[in-house]
Amino acid sequence: MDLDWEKLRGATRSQMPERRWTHTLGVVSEAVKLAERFGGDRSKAELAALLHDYAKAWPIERQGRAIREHGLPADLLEYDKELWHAHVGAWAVQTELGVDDEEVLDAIRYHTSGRERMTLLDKIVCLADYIEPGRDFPGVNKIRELAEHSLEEALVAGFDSTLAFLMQQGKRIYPLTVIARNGLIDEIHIRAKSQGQTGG
Ligand code: DGI
Ligand code: FE
Ligand code: FE
Repeated sequence: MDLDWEKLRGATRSQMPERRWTHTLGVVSEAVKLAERFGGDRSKAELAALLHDYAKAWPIERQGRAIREHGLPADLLEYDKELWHAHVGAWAVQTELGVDDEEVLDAIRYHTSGRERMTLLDKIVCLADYIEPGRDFPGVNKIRELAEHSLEEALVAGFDSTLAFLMQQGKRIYPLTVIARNGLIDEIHIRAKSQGQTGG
């Protein structure tokens, strides 16, 4: 796909207020760093990060309508509205901007909830969203430290902070986040075992 980065930047910038754009640029810079550190595709990481919150600032009625009218997962409607923008954003950048890279669309689609068997690109975008330079929440520095050596350990810590927050607020938990966390823990254990066997 031939990308007009200036057009994509302008279109994304125009969807959101200044502070969300600043966050977006932070996620782009963090995603590029993570891609370089962990061997991901730099330009896909940059594209998915740029577009990840495309629909975040849309009025919630517009997000709900997109879910209902365009066959996006209807179960989202039963959970926190903060989850909606990820699926709506993936649909919007595909239909409005012509983004057709399925890996990039999936990384946008699952950047909030995570999913079973997260790809390297999914992990990079989801983690960059947690640790971009503008983020400040309890535990963020620990997640930044873990991100120096393990995408999976850092992401588990990220999901833990979100789950603790949701529980504290008495909110429902989207089951895919629990499934994503279980998958990451399995990956961590499998890697520890194989490193134990090779002594490395
Ligand atoms: O869009 P951002 O604010 O940059 O970040 P995000 O897309 O990760 O959204 C995070 C919000 O989603 C956070 O306030 C918690 C909320 N949320 C609500 N229910 C769930 C959830 N996040 C996850 N991972 N799982 C949920 O079930
Ligand atoms: Fe988001
Ligand atoms: Fe974000």
